[in-house]
Amino acid sequence: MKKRYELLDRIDSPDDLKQLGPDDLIRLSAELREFIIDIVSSNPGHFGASLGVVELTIALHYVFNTPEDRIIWDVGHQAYVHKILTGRKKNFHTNRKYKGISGFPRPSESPYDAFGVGHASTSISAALGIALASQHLNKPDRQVVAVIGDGALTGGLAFEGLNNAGSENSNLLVILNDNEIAIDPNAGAIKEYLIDITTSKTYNRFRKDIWNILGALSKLGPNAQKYAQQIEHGVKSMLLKQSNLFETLNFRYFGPIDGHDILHLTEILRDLKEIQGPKLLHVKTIKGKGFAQAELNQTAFHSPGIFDKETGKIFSASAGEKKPPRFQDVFGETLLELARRNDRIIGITPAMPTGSSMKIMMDEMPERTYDVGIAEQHAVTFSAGLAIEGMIPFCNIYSSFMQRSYDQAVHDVALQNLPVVFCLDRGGLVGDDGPTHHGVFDLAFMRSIPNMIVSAPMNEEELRNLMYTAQLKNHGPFSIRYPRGRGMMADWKKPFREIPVGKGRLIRKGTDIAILSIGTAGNLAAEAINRLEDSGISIAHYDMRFVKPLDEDLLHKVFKRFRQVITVEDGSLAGGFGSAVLEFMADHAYQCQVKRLGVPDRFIEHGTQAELYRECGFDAEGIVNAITSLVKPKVLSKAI
Ligand SMILES: Cc1ncc(C[n+]2csc(CCOP(=O)(O)OP(=O)(O)O)c2C)c(N)n1
Repeated sequence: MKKRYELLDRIDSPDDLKQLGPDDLIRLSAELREFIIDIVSSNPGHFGASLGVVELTIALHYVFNTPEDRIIWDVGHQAYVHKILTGRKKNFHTNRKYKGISGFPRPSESPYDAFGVGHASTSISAALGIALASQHLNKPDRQVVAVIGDGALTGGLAFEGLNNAGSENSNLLVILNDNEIAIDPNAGAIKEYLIDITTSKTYNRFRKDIWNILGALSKLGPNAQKYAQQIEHGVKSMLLKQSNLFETLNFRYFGPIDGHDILHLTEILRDLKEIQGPKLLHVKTIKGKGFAQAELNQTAFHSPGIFDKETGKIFSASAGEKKPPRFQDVFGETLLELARRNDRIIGITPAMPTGSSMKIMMDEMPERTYDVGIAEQHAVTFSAGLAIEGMIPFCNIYSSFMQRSYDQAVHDVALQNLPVVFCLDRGGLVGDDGPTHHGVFDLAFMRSIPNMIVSAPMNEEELRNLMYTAQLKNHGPFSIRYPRGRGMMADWKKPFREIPVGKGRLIRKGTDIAILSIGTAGNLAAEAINRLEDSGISIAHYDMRFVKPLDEDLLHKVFKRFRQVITVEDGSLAGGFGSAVLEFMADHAYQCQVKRLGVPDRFIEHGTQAELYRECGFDAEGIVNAITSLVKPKVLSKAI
């Protein structure tokens, strides 16, 4: 039976919310937490971050006039309360499901989603653009709010936005949601700075005095309020300009305040609406607030999967049966093994120690691993610096976040032919995170960079051996991309074997048609071939391993022997592996029918990986169809 919520059941929009009295807001916060716990425990998604901003989100929609006023969420993984309050409560159970609502804000989904997000540190730049556009459009009263976490603030883009905003007189409010954690404990000096500013007694006494004067004067009317603001600004800028980072950047800094005190929050947001110019409100929150296990184990409850809402026990996907490992764990364990043998190896992760499993090495060798914050650009140039002095950096970046570091890969690494090993995790369609996180462009964008080796293992053992090969000698830049999720091999920890760079391998002999695959999409091809076992079609299968350098000897043989070729990749068809094969064919004037399977030239939404492979036509069935459309089955079996 559907659970009843006394207040939440009445709310489908911020207008409904505004009908509540301030005292109801506390009860509504509790109901929202219960609603989220109820749904996210059985339909997995991001969890702790939304619980931490329940009060903040309610306060924002209570005080501001959304959607006319704009709220821009950074990353957007914390926007579940926002979604529920802005008309998506009834659909919330479809969150991240195929054809359901997105796990991130999307303007195409709702007018309340002011800006599309998924990657970190964009909110301030976007909000500044929106604020200045509002001035150009003669909407001076519009309020624009960016909500950014302390983790996302470690990204350089956030500082580029602050720097620019500080010199523009826009009506911009940045809310710093400081919960002292990213996915893993936040990294870098900013973290210390935020703790200092929160705990500094002198600073806080001063701030309180100013706030009290401001409060007292504001009761005397608008002129007194303006006067108070001027005093406050004058005194503050005199005393704080030197000591407060945000004030130095021309922001007026307010806080830190308790982000779970909803009444105080609404009061302060009301006051801030009246203050012109760029301002920053520092809010302290607890990630996972209201769910004990999530507060205790914030990293695991960032995105926990299915869990027991009573006990907080996370049901790990591998519970019970022995499953093949996740690719990230093969990476993590192999890196540690290699680092034990080769003391030049250094591990670098931009804020994803747990997600990438670099934590395995970090725990044993903290001095040889660096979590550099959510700073992919820096991670790559930092790796280049390590490499130029003779270290062998293994720089692990999720494929879609690597898009940020393209120039660094070109200019800082490849141009100097430095031996940075790029381990690109979450390559291909990642599933329920959707288009912001699909890692589908890397094969195409990496292969256009001179000197770059571009590889993608078909299984765990190959991943291990590619990592081993990459550190054996100086190959220049070497990228290894692998997908989200589990592989096929329970028994993957075999002795290391060097893989000849630029050499593919024959998986299966055949005479009628050749399939050339790259990466784990090769397993879908192998499954398709198995399904066609009794069809009478003789199918050759090659795992190319490298998009660059391409195995030209192998391709010459294939194009001499076969008139029909299918390429399969979990990546963009535009410019990807299949394109490379076509270029080879044209360059050598082979005439052959080539069918390319992969991700078409459009953004693919969220869903399970299997659903998305099917949509793109390179699941096993899609590959079977492609084969049978090119070669007529000689014996039709019921397997087809
Ligand atoms: C460019 C980029 N790199 C990495 C990530 C992965 N990521 C998602 S949320 C997150 C942590 C964000 O921390 P914070 O901003 O403090 O928000 P919180 O989850 O603590 O509320 C990271 C690293 C991302 N979304 N975008």
